[in-house]
Amino acid sequence: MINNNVVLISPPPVYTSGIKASLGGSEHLGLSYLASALSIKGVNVHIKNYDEQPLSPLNACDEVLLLSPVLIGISPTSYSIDWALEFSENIKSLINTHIIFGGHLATNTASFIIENHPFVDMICIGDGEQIICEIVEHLTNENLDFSDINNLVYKSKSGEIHTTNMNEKLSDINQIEWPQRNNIKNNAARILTSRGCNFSCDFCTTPVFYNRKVRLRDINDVIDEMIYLNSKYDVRRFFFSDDSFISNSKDSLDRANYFAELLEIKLPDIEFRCEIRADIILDNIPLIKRLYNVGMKYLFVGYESCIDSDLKYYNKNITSSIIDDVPNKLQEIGISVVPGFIMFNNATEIDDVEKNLIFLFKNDYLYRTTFYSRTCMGYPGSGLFNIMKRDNNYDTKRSNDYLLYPKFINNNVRALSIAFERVELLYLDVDSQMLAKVIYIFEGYKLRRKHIDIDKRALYEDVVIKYNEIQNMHYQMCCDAIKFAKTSSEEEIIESVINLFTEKKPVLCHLVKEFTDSCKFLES
Ligand code: B12
Ligand code: SF4
Repeated sequence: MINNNVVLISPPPVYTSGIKASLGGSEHLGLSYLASALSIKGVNVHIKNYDEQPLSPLNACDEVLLLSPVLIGISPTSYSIDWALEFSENIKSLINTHIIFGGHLATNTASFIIENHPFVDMICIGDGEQIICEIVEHLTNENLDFSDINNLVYKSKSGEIHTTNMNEKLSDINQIEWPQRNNIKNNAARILTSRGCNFSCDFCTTPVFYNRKVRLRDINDVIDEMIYLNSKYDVRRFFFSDDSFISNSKDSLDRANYFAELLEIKLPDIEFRCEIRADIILDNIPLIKRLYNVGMKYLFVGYESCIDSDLKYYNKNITSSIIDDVPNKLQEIGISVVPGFIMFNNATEIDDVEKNLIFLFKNDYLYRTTFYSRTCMGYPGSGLFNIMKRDNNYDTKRSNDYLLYPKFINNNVRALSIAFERVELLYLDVDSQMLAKVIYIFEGYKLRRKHIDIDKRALYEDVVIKYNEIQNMHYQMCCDAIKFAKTSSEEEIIESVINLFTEKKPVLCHLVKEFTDSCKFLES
């Protein structure tokens, strides 16, 4: 019998940090789409999500070996590329297989990866559904000449590197099968209604990956997929992974209105979260309310900063006045927000950290470290990566070929950003507990049920006190950290901030436990 086993891998990041703590979970839709395309062709596919259940590269090799795959496909990010390379080198020394990388990072560093790592055989550029099927077909026919497959960088048997015809035309996403689902948990699923985004934020790799083009799925088909997920897996919460759920184009707004109309009739009892830009929210409040009424109880909003110079540096094309207005507007409607926030970039001064901190605090977003600990990185393919490389303006000590750290103007701010990065890891467990409780239960009550569940008013007041204590504690720790940053040397800042957060953690854990326990009363 012909071996057509394929293993698809979502590798774990080097350090399991808060980057995993997402309400939508770590389902990798890209790999689920590939699995679906392959399965239809009769290929035996296994997805190994080591991002969700981390294994060392060596232990993962032991697992994958048992499947004797003819092809192993890996989707690395800047944080998981080291794992992916170590795994690939090991597995290639043990069995005769082929290795292909794909996704944003691999696409944007294709030549570099293939030239420097002999054990990586191919890189898929862009969408992978058709390409991976063609590769498996070649392999099962023992045809190692891949020159007729578009959008591929590959190594021939003799080791020569070839780049095939780069077909700029993006695939028609209405012809692509729904992603294969075999890992649905907690009645929640990720889903996509589009690919691409027509904005150009400079920290983001989407503009170059999709060439600033947006492909929209037929909304009737999206609703059908949702109905299928709801009836087969009892999915009641949907997480739209679209880069930008709506844009300002008439087509996109009409489509969102039609989506709301269909949901109301066909799936009236679900909830969903998506990502919408702050400016688009403000320009379309009636539509946002309509989407709220049909289930959009949550939003991810990439505020990034409340400072104009930062927003300009990120090429966000938004002003701070918009960023200031949005939190209240969404609270008034009843929508809970997970804020996307970048605290540090190369030009950040201590004053900027203070301003951003106050923005987070006054809008009730200061309940976990994740929102205030992030630094603006240069991801290959992004505008910032190119600028940082061009100007040789990155921290050479910390950067590598797949990730650039900023070269800070102010070294004390650099130290603070390093300290906060470690603090995020230190607080991972307690931060994860907070997110779901705040968004689903606390804000669920505060924003959406306060007027209905009047009998729980006294309990709620108690939960508010606990929530405020947690926020105040984060705020106070940050203020102390800032004080260190103003008065100490770089090494002292890192050490003092980490010590401070380490010492305070038991107290915060205790408060969080009290808060999460009290939330149970609001939930019931
Ligand atoms: C949803 C999402 C998440 C989710 C789920 C992760 C996931 N893997 O799906 C969560 C919240 C967990 C997450 C976390 C992070 N994410 Co994220 N995430 C996304 C987002 C918005 C959508 C992913 C998606 O579903 N895309 C749609 C599917 C269909 O496309 P796809 O995954 O790219 O797959 C297609 C092709 O790329 C290709 N392909 C992909 N892999 C492979 C592999 C093979 C073998 C082949 C042949 C083809 C192939 O074929 C697929 C089908 O066409 C993307 C942006 C984007 N537009 O993709 C960012 C993105 C992937 N994330 C990014 C980042 C930076 C992060 C975090 C570091 C964020 C942070 N600071 O905390 C972490 C890192 C996690 C990690 N393990 O390393 C960056 C990665 C950049 C980079 N250089 O690494 C992206 C590209 C955002 C951006 N535009 O800059 N993320
Ligand atoms: S950050 Fe969001 S809005 Fe900006 S380019 Fe990326 S996907 Fe588009």
